[in-house]
Amino acid sequence: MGSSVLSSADFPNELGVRVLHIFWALDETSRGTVIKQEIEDLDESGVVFEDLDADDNGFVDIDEFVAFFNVKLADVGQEAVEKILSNMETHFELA
Ligand SMILES: [Ca+2]
Repeated sequence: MGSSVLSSADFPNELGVRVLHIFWALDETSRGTVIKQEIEDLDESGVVFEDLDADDNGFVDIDEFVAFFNVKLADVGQEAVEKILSNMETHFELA
């Protein structure tokens, strides 16, 4: 932890909390990063590792994860993002 990544003004607070919880669920080993293997079985949610790993270093950190959803939010709107989050939450039984 330690980075304040949820500062974007246009990221709705409630969504930000959900994104964080999903990231923690993905990060099974609590390294603060997610590897491809941890995200592979989420393909049905429409989120692919290559899109998340913005700097292409083989790991997705929380900044990249939040940034991804920020971009999505601007791209497809809140309703579509909530759908993706719901899928992931169902997968991790967070919902
Ligand atoms: Ca990365």
